[in-house]
Formats: sequence, structure tokens, C-alpha cells
Amino acid sequence: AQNTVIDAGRVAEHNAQQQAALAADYEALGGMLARRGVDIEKLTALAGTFAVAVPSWGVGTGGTRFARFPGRGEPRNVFEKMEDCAVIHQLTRATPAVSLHFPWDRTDDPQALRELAEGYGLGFDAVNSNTFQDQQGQGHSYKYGSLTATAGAVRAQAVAHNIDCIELGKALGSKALTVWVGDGANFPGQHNLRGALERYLDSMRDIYGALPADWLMFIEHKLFEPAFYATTIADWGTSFACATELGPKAKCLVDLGHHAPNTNIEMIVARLAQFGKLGGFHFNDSKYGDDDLDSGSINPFQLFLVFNELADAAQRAKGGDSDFAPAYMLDQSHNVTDPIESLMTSAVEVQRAFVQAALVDRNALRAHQEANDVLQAAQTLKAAYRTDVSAILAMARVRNGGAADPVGCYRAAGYRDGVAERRPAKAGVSGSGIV
Ligand code: PSV
Ligand code: MN
Ligand code: MN
Repeated sequence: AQNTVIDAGRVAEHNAQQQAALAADYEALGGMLARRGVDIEKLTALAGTFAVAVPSWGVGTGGTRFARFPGRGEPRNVFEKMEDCAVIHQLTRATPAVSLHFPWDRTDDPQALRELAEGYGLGFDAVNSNTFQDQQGQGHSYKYGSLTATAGAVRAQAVAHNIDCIELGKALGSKALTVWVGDGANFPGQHNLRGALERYLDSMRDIYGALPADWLMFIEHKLFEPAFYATTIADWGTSFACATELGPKAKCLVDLGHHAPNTNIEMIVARLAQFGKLGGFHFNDSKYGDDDLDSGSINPFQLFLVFNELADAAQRAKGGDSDFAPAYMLDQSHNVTDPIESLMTSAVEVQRAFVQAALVDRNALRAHQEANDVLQAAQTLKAAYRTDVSAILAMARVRNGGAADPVGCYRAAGYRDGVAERRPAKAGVSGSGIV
């Protein structure tokens, strides 16, 4: 049997309280969908297959460059992070994997970590390397870049760290490495723009060479920050060119927050899917830049449109195009909410977009597109997007052993109070201590 962090009896009790209301909502929605020729049971089964990975760094309270206001009971190491991730999966049944970040999550006992995860029914998605910060005791600084650094010794250190991440990931059962570097220039003239990318590619070739046969490498682009004039891997064009140059195991990762405002991200998704280079996602939301706000909290329509492209690509793949399986991961920073609550809500919001996209009448959409019936084409998308599929999501969760209302159940279980006692804040990091 699987280990549960929250008492299973409590979840069952919570679901029993919700049962009558959920059954009524589900029946009403089922009737409405039936009139549109849609079988609610098929959608609920599909919803139950959805999975998005939780970022290990997301379960601690985030911060900005101005301040960090710690929360209560924050996990103090990767083992405690896994416990929080287990809660998220237990209640949502939508987050069966965790994406680790090294060296933040480094452990001398990967076997113990793997066993703990397996006990909770969790696996590991892509591991992330970190050459955007210096670590204590490190031989060389990344102040002037890592994989692109002009100094060969710095590049070698950054390459070695990435290969180390692959080794750790292998021990944990991971199958991909995500590489995001903040390398770039703050001043015109600081970098030879082409030279920096050449050095990046040289470094990445060495890392690529260390990938096991069944691994992928995800290249994550980001428009700006910490480099404010010219980021080496700033856009999907550069990412695509590098992934193409490196080979079939290299693909592009789209972090929704890493684009200029108003960028048509769903079109980037369509392009990368078309050319077989869509590796995966970091889901989050933003208003201005790399805000790392909760998925679906600012622009849920954009999230839906991204999933609309993914549904189209999946349908084409079924027709024999390719094996299309981009990795879905969250990448958020929770500064003012309980991270577990934010991650549960966000996983459900991404799952909602996935189900709404499945509701799009693709035959009707194609016919409207062929006939240039612009208005009806747009309305076909809107009809799916406007449908409140909450009852489907809740039913899928309950049937899979999760909670009808994950946040309600989590609060009633008093998990945060429990960990606040068991995990006293580390001396010196608790800020005001008024948490
Ligand atoms: C960079 O902004 C980023 O999105 C990358 O994915 C990093 O690995 C992550 O954030 C770290 O916080
Ligand atoms: Mn990211
Ligand atoms: Mn980011």
C-alpha cells in the first residue's frame, strides 16, 4: 500500500461531506455536455490521466530580490520537500512527479530519496542544473557566465556540474536534464554575441555527450534577467537552433513567464511541436515578466490556447506523426500564499486547461477554418473555454483517491500546523520570526 501523509480516513470524510453537491453538479454538467454530443465519462477518464510535475523549489516560500517573508513549517531539506509534494499529489492525484534542482536538492543518499518517493507513489521528472549562482567552496565564480564564460576553467566547472546532475538523476530514475543559464551581458560590447553562443554550444555538446540513450535535454530560454542587455538563450529561435545543432535528444522547454508581454506563446508551442522540438513546459503565470505567479491566475485563456495547440499536436501524433509527449512541470514562486495550496490550485488549473482543450469540437473548428467562418471558429474555441469543468476535475480526483476540494481538505487536516511544530525555522533565516 502507498504511504499517505494525510490520514486517508480524513480524505474520505471530506469527500463524503462533498458527495451530494458534487453528484448534483456532475449530473447537471453531464446533461449539458450530452446535449453537445460529449460523453462526460470520457472526459473524466481523460482528466484522470493528466499529470504535471511539481518543482521541489516551489514548496518553500519564495521571495523577491527585495525580501523574503518565510512561511511556517517550510521544508528544510529535500526529504521534507518530498513530504510536501506527497501531500499535493495525495489530494490532487495530478502531480505524480517532482522536478529536482541541484545543488539545492543534493543528497548523499539518492537511494533513500528514491525509496521515500516511491513509497509516496512519486517519481522524478527532469532534473535541473544550477550555474546561475555560486555555491560555497566552488573553485570558480559564475559572475561573468557559466557555460558561455570566456575562461575555460569556468566552462569546465559548469559542464562538470551538469554531468553530475545527470549522474544524480540516473540514480533517482529521472529521464531528462533541464538547462537554464542566466548567462548574458549587461552592457553592449560586454560580449561578442556570436562568440558567447559558440562557447555555449561547445559546453552543451560536452553535456549532451554524457546523456544516457533514453534521456532528453531541455533547453530553457528566457528573455532577460539576470542579464539585462543580451541573454545568450533569450528566445525560442535560439533555443531551437541550439537544440537542432545538438541533436535529437535536445529539445526546447517553454516557461510561460519567459517571454515579452503579449508574445503569442501558443504559436511558439505550435511551431516547436511541428518541428519535433517541443520538450516540455514550466507552467506559471505573469503580468509583466518572469513573475512566477500561480498558473492560470492572470491569463487562463492563454493557458487554454496553449493546451488547444497541444491537443491539436496530440491528435496529429495519433495519426502517426511522432511520439508526442512533452514534459509538464510547474515553475512558480509563492511569496504570499501557502506553497502547498498554490501548487495544488495550479496543478488543477493546468488540468482544467487540458480538459477544456479536449472539449474543443475539432471537426467543427476545422470546417469553420476551411469555410473562413472566422466568427464561428473563434466561438468554437470560446464554447470550450467557457465550459466550467470543475465537476469533472473533482470527480476524477475523488475516483482516483484524491480530495473533492484539495485546499478545503488540506486546511481541515491541519497539515501546516503540524509541520510548523515539527520543522522549526532554521536559526537566522526566519526574518522577523513573526510568521
Ligand atoms: C529561471 O527564471 C527559471 O525559470 C528556471 O527554470 C530556473 O531553473 C528556475 O527559474 C529557478 O528558480
Ligand atoms: Mn523555469
Ligand atoms: Mn523563470
